[in-house]
Amino acid sequence: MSNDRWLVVLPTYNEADNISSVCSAVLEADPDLHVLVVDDASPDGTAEVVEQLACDDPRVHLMVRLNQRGRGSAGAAGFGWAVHHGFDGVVEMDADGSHCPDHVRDLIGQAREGYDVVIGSRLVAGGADHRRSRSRRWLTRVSNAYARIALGVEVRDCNSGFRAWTRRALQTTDAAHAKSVGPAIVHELLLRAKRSKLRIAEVPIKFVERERGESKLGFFTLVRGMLSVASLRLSRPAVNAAMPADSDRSPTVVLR
Ligand SMILES: Nc1nc2c(ncn2[C@@H]2O[C@H](COP(=O)(O)OP(=O)(O)O)[C@@H](O)[C@H]2O)c(=O)[nH]1
Ligand SMILES: [Mg+2]
Repeated sequence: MSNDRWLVVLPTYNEADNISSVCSAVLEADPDLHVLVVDDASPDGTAEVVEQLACDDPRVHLMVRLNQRGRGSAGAAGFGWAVHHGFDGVVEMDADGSHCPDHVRDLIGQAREGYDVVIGSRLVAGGADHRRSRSRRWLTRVSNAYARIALGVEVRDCNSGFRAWTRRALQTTDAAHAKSVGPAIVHELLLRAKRSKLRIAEVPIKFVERERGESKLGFFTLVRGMLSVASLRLSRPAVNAAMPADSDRSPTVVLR
């Protein structure tokens, strides 16, 4: 038994068809977990679905960002919210069904064993990438090899957006103030974690193809993200200090 409080952060853009089942599965996985959905005013009504879920369960929270778009900055906003609200750790994961909620406990379990950052990995023994597209699986392997070398880390799955962060790790890396707006945040924060000498672990996950809705990660976003990896290594280390409370850069509505 552990008394620490963990928050699962789910960034969403047009996930109205997925968000209910993902939220329910996360909440069922562990009765002590809370969920924060960070939605960028999705036109498909994702926030309205979550509002209803929040009415039925006090463990569901919703942040709607009115003037911002980005998987990365949405996650960062969730990190800031978690620290501000006193959570002991955060699991960030996709809300499209690709990241299986059953793995949340594995990630938190490793963090409780003493790791600061725990990465859900497709590329360690026991992990798997069940996407149908061979080209996407191939791209994952190649881009990971590149990211590993460019960042100088030993992590196998540098691209994974399924990660657990202890409160200490969030504060040490100042994760709420990551610069990357898009998916490149995974590399930026990994580098910050490495530079801060945090203990990083990987646990195997089975990554599955989303069944409903569409990927928002276009080819050019992917290429831009990969190009930014090399420049990250050359960047100056972020100065780490105690994290300021709320870090929002634009109007945000926190409904619950
Ligand atoms: N808040 C927010 N979430 C996003 C944005 N883009 C993608 N997401 C969410 O990030 C997760 C992964 O996005 P997805 O499009 O499936 O990317 P892929 O899995 O790499 O193809 C999903 O939960 C998306 O809804 C965005 O601009 N803002
Ligand atoms: Mg996806």
